Amino acid sequence: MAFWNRKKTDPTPATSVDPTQAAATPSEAADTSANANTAAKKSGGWLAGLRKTAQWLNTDIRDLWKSEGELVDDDFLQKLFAILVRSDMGGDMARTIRDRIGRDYRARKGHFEEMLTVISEEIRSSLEQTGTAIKMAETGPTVILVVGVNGSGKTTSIAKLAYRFHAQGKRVLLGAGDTFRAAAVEQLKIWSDRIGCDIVTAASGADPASVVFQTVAKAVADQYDVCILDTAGRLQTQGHLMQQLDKIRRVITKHVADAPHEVLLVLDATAGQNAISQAKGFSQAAGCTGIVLSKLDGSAKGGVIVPIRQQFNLPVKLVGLGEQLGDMAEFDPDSFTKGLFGEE
Ligand SMILES: Nc1nc2c(ncn2[C@@H]2O[C@H](COP(=O)(O)OP(=O)(O)O)[C@@H](O)[C@H]2O)c(=O)[nH]1
Ligand SMILES: [Mg+2]
Repeated sequence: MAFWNRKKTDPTPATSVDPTQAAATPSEAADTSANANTAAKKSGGWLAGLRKTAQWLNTDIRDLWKSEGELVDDDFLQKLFAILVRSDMGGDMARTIRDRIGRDYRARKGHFEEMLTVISEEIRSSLEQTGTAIKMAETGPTVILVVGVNGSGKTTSIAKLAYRFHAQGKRVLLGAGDTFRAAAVEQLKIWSDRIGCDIVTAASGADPASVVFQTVAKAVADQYDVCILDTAGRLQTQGHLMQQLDKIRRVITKHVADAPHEVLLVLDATAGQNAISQAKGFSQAAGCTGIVLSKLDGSAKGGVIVPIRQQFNLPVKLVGLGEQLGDMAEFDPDSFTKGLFGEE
């Protein structure tokens, strides 16, 4: 078991910073305004990710309507559904919109603009959510467990979260609980060096529950503000993995009775339905409290957030917008819907 305690007074060696990671310089890590600027700039990138979905609304859907309005009958509703169901917003949303338009407009002539309002209302209400802020402990360290399939962006999201807390002046301790892959431990160690926060690691192959145990114990004993725990995304079997997550939760609760305060499920916005189904296993086994939707920058079809909200019934707390430390933003359903419909 090894601890890396970086005392506040220790200078962070500038040489440890990868020159390709310009946004991750230690001086920027300490500068909250730079952090906020990056996030603001990036939310533009996130809205840009909606372009394909927005375009689709304005072409395929618009084409269904004649300028003088279109009679809403079974034939029309079928055509509308066929287009809606092909979008990245998913079958449930397609059905909801078709049924609402059928209910409100059947046997009448409906105009494109009216329909667009209906579509926007339905999307907005499907995304409505409460409790998007990260829940913090009232006393003692806030413990955040991060779960998700391999490659979804767990380790990167942990680094971004740690960077945010660190920039707020909080003392952050990371726990490298993905001991299944040696590279995963090393990856988190590199991020912790770059951010200037502490980390608990063990050799690869060690029992992840014991790493978690050590990390949370240290967070309590040394009065850290936040403790973020990485986990494996894959083991020999799915059953093993779920058992392990269960054990990890029990170990955490032994130290801090009301912890973990958050169990964040990291989902890759560019992944297909298969990855989403896999992630459902995590959400059930780990008792997830919120979603981090990573790689929204790489997904031209930002509409995927709609089926994700519907299928998981968990708030999307944060979105990942790139590979750098500052590339994370809070998810705001309102600006999302506005971005989709080109409203200001
Ligand atoms: N473009 C982009 N890439 C990301 C984002 N989050 C993670 N990645 C990349 O996705 C890959 C897998 O991420 P990693 O954090 O190692 O996933 P893990 O296996 O779940 O821990 C890495 O190459 C990351 O740089 C994001 O928000 N945007
Ligand atoms: Mg990882």
